[in-house]
Amino acid sequence: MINADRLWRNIETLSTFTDPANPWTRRAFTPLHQQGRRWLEEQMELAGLVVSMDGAGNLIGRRNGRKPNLHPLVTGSHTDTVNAGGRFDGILGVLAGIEVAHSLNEHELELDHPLEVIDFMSEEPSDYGISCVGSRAMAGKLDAVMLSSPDHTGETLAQGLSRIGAQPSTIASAKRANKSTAAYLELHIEQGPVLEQKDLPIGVVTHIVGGRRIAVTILGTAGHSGTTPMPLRSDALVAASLLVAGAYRQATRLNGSEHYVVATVGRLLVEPNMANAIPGKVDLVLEVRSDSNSVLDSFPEDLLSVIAADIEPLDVQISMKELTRSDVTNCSSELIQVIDAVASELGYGTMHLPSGAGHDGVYISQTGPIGMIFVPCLNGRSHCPEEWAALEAVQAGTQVLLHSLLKLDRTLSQP
Ligand code: HGY
Ligand code: MN
Ligand code: MN
Repeated sequence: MINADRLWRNIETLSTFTDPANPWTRRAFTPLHQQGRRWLEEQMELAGLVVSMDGAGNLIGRRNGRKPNLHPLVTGSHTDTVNAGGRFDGILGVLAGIEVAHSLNEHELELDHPLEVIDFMSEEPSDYGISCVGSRAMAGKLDAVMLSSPDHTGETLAQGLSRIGAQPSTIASAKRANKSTAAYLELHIEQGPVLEQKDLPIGVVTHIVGGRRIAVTILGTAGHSGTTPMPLRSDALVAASLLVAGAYRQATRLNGSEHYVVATVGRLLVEPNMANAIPGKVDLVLEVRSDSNSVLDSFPEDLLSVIAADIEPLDVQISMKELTRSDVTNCSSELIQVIDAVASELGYGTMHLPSGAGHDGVYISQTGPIGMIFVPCLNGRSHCPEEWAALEAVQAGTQVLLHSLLKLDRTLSQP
């Protein structure tokens, strides 16, 4: 029922809105992201969707249903990328939603529920340090501290939102009440190796692991690298390296049959960052993810106590500030059953699996039941230019999305 060629052409076209020297990069709040959104608005309108933007910068395409008093069925994802990211993470979910709207029109199918296709604002960690900006606002969890978070130029998230045409002063109006979403269903690449290894076309997500991002600042003493004797140094980067290696070891030790635990330091800035100067300051972001909220609660604090003896002689000051925290989020068992049934009816093999990646559904779950459909990606890789999904996978996932929404429309509107 879907037009896979049209969908594939749209994926290819959206990927052209990238930094040509650093594919594929379309960071939120940048002119490239804005240009991509102008194109996206046109695609939404071509699919018969009425387009609007809420106070948090979410781009919303809406299709009315026969029963306007019903809460909407919502699908979508994000079109912002990480630096040097891929062409499918998030992008597939938004464009598949637009393809669903086209298919409904072309087959003259009316839904009882309104349908919304949403491109959420800044799902990836923004330069202000905050991720899931738009969906967090919909859950009423984009607070004043987050809105005042600065990027490296000093611009705050609120100023960034104003710059892209959102209205931070009306952020509260973006909040959606609990039970105001009939169902949220997102199509996404798995971003891991499991479906490919098992040669399965469809993954049905059971839960999204929780995550914590902590900004860590380490203050030592800058100095001349040639004249400062080793015992007199207070080298911030040596301390940072102990923390990075310690996080790796601690997560490796904790990860296992009982819990899923991963920890990463993917962002680290050194000052003065000169070959002949002792690093006086390091800013880094420690990220830990787990299906255990108690591991999330204690990981950074446990890490500091484990490395304390090795850090002590370095005479540095370490401070930590929590940037974001999301708890483990369960997908709706009803939506899981619908996706299972639809995939089986369409002849696609499935498996249930957790999502190690975070998604906007974590926040949209505050407004209604959520479900996620995964499709395999090449070598399980994502957040890198090698990220890739086959046309067959894109087609299968979008078919399952379309028919799952049709089934939900029927079952949820029955009294
Ligand atoms: O970081 C994540 O898990 C998601 O890809 N933004
Ligand atoms: Mn991502
Ligand atoms: Mn994503």
